[in-house]
Amino acid sequence: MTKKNKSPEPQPPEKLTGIKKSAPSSLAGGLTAVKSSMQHIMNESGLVRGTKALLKVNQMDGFDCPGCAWPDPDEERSTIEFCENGAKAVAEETTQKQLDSSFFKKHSIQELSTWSDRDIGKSGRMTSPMVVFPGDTHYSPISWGDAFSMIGAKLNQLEEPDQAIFYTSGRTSNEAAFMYQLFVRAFGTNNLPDCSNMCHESSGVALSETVGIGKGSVKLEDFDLAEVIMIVGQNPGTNHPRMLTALQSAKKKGSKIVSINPLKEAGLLRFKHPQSVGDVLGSGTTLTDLYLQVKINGDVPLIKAMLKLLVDKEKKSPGTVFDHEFIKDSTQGLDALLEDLDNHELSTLVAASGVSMAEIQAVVDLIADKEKIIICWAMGVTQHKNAVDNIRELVNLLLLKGSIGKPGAGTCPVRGHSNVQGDRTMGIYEKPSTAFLDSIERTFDFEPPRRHGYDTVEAIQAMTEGRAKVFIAMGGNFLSATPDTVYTAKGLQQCELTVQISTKLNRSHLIHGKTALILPCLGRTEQDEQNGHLQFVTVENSAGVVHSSKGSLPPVSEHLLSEPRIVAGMAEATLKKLPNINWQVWANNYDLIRDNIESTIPGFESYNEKVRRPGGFYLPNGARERSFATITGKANFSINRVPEHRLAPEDYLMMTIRSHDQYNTTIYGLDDRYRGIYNERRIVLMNREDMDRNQLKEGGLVDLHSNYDDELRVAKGFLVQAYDIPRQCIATYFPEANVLIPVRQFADKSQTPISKSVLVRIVT
Ligand SMILES: Nc1nc2c(c(=O)[nH]1)N[C@H]1C(S)=C(S)[C@@H](COP(=O)(O)OP(=O)(O)OC[C@H]3O[C@@H](n4cnc5c(=O)[nH]c(N)nc54)[C@H](O)[C@@H]3O)O[C@H]1N2
Ligand SMILES: Nc1nc2c(c(=O)[nH]1)N[C@H]1C(S)=C(S)[C@@H](COP(=O)(O)OP(=O)(O)OC[C@H]3O[C@@H](n4cnc5c(=O)[nH]c(N)nc54)[C@H](O)[C@@H]3O)O[C@H]1N2
Ligand SMILES: [Mo]
Repeated sequence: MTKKNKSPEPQPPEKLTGIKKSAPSSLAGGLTAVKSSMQHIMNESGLVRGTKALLKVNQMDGFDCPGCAWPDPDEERSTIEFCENGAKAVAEETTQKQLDSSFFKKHSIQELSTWSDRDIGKSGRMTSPMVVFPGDTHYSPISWGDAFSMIGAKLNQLEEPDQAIFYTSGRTSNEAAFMYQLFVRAFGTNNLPDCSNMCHESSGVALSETVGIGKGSVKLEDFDLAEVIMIVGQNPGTNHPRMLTALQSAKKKGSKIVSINPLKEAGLLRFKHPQSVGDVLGSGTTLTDLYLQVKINGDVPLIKAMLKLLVDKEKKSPGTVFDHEFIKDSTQGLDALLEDLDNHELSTLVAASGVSMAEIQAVVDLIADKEKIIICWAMGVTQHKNAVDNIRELVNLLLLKGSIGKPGAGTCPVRGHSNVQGDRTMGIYEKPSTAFLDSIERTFDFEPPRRHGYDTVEAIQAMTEGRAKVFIAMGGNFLSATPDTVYTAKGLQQCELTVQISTKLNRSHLIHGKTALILPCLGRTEQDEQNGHLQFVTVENSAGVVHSSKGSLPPVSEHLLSEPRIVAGMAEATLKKLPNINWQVWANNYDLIRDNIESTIPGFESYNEKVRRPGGFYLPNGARERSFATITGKANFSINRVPEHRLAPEDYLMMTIRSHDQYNTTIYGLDDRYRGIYNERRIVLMNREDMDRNQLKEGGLVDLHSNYDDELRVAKGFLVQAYDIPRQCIATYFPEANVLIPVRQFADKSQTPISKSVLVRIVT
């Protein structure tokens, strides 16, 4: 092999593909969605393999859709329980293209890094373990045995276990996640960062403080019972399309929907169910009744204004707005909240929200006499400096109305990755509770480490500063998903060993440690046969339902191992024997892993039996029962500051969002159909008046600069696109703009990077 000359590119190429436009859509679903799903399936998986897979998505005896964590109906399911974007996720995994060693022989790592993210992802499924040694320019094949020995040897050479980092993305099954965290803790560290750190961590922190459980409280059936559903900072038409079915059904039963979002997202406006003939022929269902186009990060002032107006109404007709009985019996802190609200000027709050007084008043009039309110939220709320406050403020509203712990009401943080919630339940967490560690100690008879580990931003810093030397990733695309791409790249490249357990090739394989391994694993859709028996795995959805997932397609290659088998291989090669754990025996029969989960984690009694029931079972959820496991033993009102953004005329707040054709860092295509943007991802959505003010033309080429901590960060080559977005707010796509997000700017308490409010300047 030749010597390295150029280093690989950490960012997607700055090349433009050429923007094509249409008017943004005001309707989601319909036949176009069906057409789009089928196109992706035909191109990647082929008709037979693709259809076979699709008919098993989210069925009782099928596999859990790798798309999102939206819950499935408990009782009746239709034969089609997937959406357009679920179909794209399935197509991506079931592709017939395979990456064998000849591919890696042909293309150097440096060359691959100049490809677009889409082309890297579309190259096919990984089929056998690959390695790069120091100085190599290409990946070459390695046997599974040698790969595991290398990992074991390197981990055991470290001065201390905390020099290794073990990341998890949220697609990993409960079984693999439980084994993985056990291996990591037996090795001696809690360095278990995960994608949740960048996602709903803020929800976990805020909900634990206020209602005593870091998960949502509503079930799918609650949507049909709700009087009002508020959807804050979420784009379900693209990211949780099956949620639109629940919203449509709720609307038909009389619910009202309030959307709070800087953008008028098509999926929140109107929906045609693609599988309903009546819908497809008709005009569909209007979803949102009141749409508040809040400024980026204007949610706290907005909700505070609503709270103030509700207080006024309650004062005028006492007992008609607040749920006094619930407040008295089950909450704490109302007086302090009321006092704080008095200190805020209504007009200042309204101005900071960017929404008109009349629109806010309309929402207040709608909810004042309602008791059953659900609030849904996602990344528009969780990825700001004050993200935890954002969520606590939403909880204040629910608590005043007694809208939690009863049918048709409650909290609904809509999770992203299909098992991100389950992975946390299994102990993928850098700050495990004492109770959890005690339970590990009791069950497995070893002392797990007690000191907290690194979360995602701490892990990046530890690698870059040389405190961490081995990085292992159970799925995901750490380089492209994290902030500060160039800084993160440096950290990964300084590691002595990086290991990626993956289904598909991504940029994290190309920006690697001195020695690097890719370990290819089975995907959700594939049959998982161990020791002659077909296995199933289990996952937990956004509503806390644990259920089975069983792949049905033959694996793309005979060399793939399952995630539990890969953990077993790493553990066996690394750890001296632990008397109570036989890793390979567990990997032979997943029932044994589940028996051990049952012995360790509350709520999993009779796991193997209950998870075999159609639809699975609900985990216990205190908030749902109005039993609030907080420090005070009650649900807590909270006082939240209004964030201040003193924007100079040339400053903008930038949110980095998902297009319709991507799954996080996996780029399915170059279109963002609902927003009317085609064939280009390097775009910046701007208010027309801001463009005029800056003499920027539609399609004009600009660079984006951010300046934090005395460091200039530059993202080059974006096309300006006029869009209906509040003044001084702009939007770009993730991951192209991640290079602008500083690693040291994150949410207070949850340390989630500020991906939705980055201060930037537009430079021509
Ligand atoms: N097809 C598809 N499905 C997915 C994913 C995917 O990439 N593709 N990703 C999965 C994952 S991991 C996750 S976490 C979820 C993400 O699901 P979402 O949270 O829906 O994803 P984002 O594109 O980040 O959208 C954020 C939304 O918040 C709005 N927003 C931004 N800033 C603010 C703000 O300050 N206030 C308010 N009120 N709104 C704001 C944006 O306009 C946008 O509509 O989706 C999951 N499902
Ligand atoms: N700027 C900005 N940054 C963000 C966000 C944002 O909104 N803006 N969102 C953040 C959020 S919410 C999240 S969740 C993170 C996502 O961060 P990650 O979860 O790390 O990223 P993904 O892009 O979902 O990971 C995709 C890769 O996972 C691998 N994969 C897919 N299926 C499987 C499987 O079954 N097993 C294994 N082992 N591997 C598999 C494939 O190799 C694929 O390339 O990104 C975060 N980063
Ligand atoms: Mo996420």
